[in-house]
Amino acid sequence: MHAWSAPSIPSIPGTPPPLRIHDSSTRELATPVTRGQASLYVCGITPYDATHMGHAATYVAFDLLNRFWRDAGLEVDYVQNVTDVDDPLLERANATGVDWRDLAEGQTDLFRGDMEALNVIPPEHYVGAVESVSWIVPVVEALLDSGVAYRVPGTEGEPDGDVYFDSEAAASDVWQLGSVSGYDRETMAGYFAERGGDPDRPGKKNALDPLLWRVRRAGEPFWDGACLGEGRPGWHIECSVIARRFLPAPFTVQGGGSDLVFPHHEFSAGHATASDGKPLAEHYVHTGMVGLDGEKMSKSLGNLVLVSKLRAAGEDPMAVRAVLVGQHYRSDWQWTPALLEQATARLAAWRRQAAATTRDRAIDLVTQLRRHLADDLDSPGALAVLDDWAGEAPAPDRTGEGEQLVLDALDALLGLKLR
Ligand code: 5CA
Ligand code: ZN
Repeated sequence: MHAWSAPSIPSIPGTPPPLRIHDSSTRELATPVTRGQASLYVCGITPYDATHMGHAATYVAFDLLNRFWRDAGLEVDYVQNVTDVDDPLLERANATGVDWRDLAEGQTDLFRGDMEALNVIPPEHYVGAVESVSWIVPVVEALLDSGVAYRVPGTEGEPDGDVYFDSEAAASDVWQLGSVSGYDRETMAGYFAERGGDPDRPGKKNALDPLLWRVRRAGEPFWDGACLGEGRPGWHIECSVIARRFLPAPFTVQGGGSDLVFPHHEFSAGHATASDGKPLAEHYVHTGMVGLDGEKMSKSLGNLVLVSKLRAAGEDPMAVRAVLVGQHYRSDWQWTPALLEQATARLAAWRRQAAATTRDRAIDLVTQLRRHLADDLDSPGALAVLDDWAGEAPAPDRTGEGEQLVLDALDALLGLKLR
């Protein structure tokens, strides 16, 4: 499917220091090895209730990474999926009497518009689950053939033939349960049940084994599954196969919100390794959860602040972006309207000061911004540098070069377009 329009990105003089970023699989800072090229997969939306502030924060966080790498002169290969068929989407479509395809299409369009307004660089490959089914089927067939997947017999109410991943049989030196999440069994069991897993399904070998292929059910969409029979893919195999199809094995960074650490990223990685013996990604990077009034902002709770609603109410999308980059990507934080007011005031102060800055001061500022971003994408630190600078006595520069450089740097590094 198509992504959204790419923004113009100014280039600025100089180069940033090497990036250090927190890898949640090791719980340590890592220095990704990139050699002129970096590859990024970020888990995309399940298209309903898009784009809430939690989604926006996650995609803006990885946009900072993308921008950092580009500023360092790297070519960035970026892939994002759209989970355009899955249980929660079908449930919402049924509950509201909308065709699931129309729901997905409408919400994906809304998301594209929001990403464009937030000045997020689009992925090179924007790929739907539906368009990936024919790539997924042979991978699941091969997992069955090699003995790391199995069919579960039917029971009352469930048909014969759903395919599950055998997490014990698939364990190797490269991947075993816990490699990506580092969680203990109890923690895994809790999240598995909470986040779309079915620990109590009779006939599974291990309660945590995830679904690879769900055979056709009455009233549900289905596709030709060759030897698997008609049905539809499980969730983790979708991202695993899309990432493998478009990116190197392993690719540089697998990204998403911290709610995807387990089971989603654990098993996306497990499926890939079981298929070809290689790790899915070199590093795993996860964003904190955005909340509202003390709870995680989520579609299931319905406590949502939508980017499109703020835009419709006339809020400046750059002020929304300034709120997002004002938080550290790994922190959990709460959205409040006061944050938007503060961000609007900050943008005005930076705009004013940009017009009263020398080129030398601007160059110094760029160095400081890059230094903060190189330190685990410390965007709040970068914004604090801007606040300090905005408090300095004006030093107008008749050539306008200082102003141009500051505006270019805010755009290139932070994605904040100030004019
Ligand atoms: N389609 C799957 C990923 S393959 C999915 O999780 N979709 S989603 O629509 O629920 O979420 C889209 C992205 O936003 C994911 O990376 C998710 O981790 C992130 N996300 C969801 N809620 C929040 C939140 N409250 N705060 C921060 N990020 C969030
Ligand atoms: Zn995913």
